[in-house]
Amino acid sequence: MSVQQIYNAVLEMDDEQVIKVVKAEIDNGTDVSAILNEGLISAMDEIGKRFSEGTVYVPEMMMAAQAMKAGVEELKPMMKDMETKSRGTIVIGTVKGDLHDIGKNLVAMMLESSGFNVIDLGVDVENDKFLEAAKDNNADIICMSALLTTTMPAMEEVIDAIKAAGLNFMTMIGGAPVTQEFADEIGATGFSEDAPGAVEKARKLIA
Ligand code: B12
Repeated sequence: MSVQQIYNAVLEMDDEQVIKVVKAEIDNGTDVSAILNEGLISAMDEIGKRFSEGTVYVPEMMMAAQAMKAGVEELKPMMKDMETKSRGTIVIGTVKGDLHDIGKNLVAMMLESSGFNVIDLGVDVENDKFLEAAKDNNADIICMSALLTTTMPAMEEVIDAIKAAGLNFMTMIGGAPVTQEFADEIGATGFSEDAPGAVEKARKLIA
């Protein structure tokens, strides 16, 4: 067993194999951060690259993210000591009135697997809840997803509420109808049209 096999198992989208090889590596005494970074995260980075190139599509990306998540679950008990190494804290949710969560979950999973501390508020999230959660968790970025043109305005309301309260949380928005233009218009700090791009953007914003 080796970290390379973990990497391969994620690329093969094989949850059971991921769990098996992660457990074997833990038993072998392999460093948890090597399993995470060289095995699980680098495989997801590769999937992200393939997605951007158009050689992998959403279903495969979700299955790979699921396989990776299964591996992360095995590591979680050992990851407590690593929390200080988190790349930053992100509060994420689908805005009020909107129940679409497939893309949001994908973004959350990829952020989590890339080392961010992610607080997922779910769907139909009231504006105040984003602010409260960000304050309670001392978040760096509030991420909002919207799939309906009728729910997009909630993103602007949250951004306005952040400003009105004199807070300086960064914001990142996305979802099928959302564009860079819209993000600029409402004053969002960041935008990405897909999950790998969201990870890249979050890394840049927090760096
Ligand atoms: C699946 C789906 C549903 C499912 C949702 C299941 C679920 N658990 O999410 C169900 C059946 C419940 C549903 C319901 C409705 N839906 Co619907 N739905 C879709 C559909 C087919 C796919 C959406 C999806 O999951 N895509 C796959 C994911 C991976 O893509 P994504 O969400 O865009 O996410 C990616 C990026 O956008 C980005 N991203 C997403 N979020 C974020 C956040 C951040 C911060 C960042 C940086 C990036 C980012 O990264 C993701 C991964 O790469 C779309 C059509 C479409 N092609 O978009 C319609 C669609 C969004 N739905 C639509 C409609 C109208 C509805 C309903 C109103 C239908 C009805 N009359 O009841 C209801 C609304 C319910 C509600 N209140 O929300 C319309 C919206 C039209 C519009 N312009 O507003 C669409 C476009 C269909 C259409 N062509 O008419 N829907």
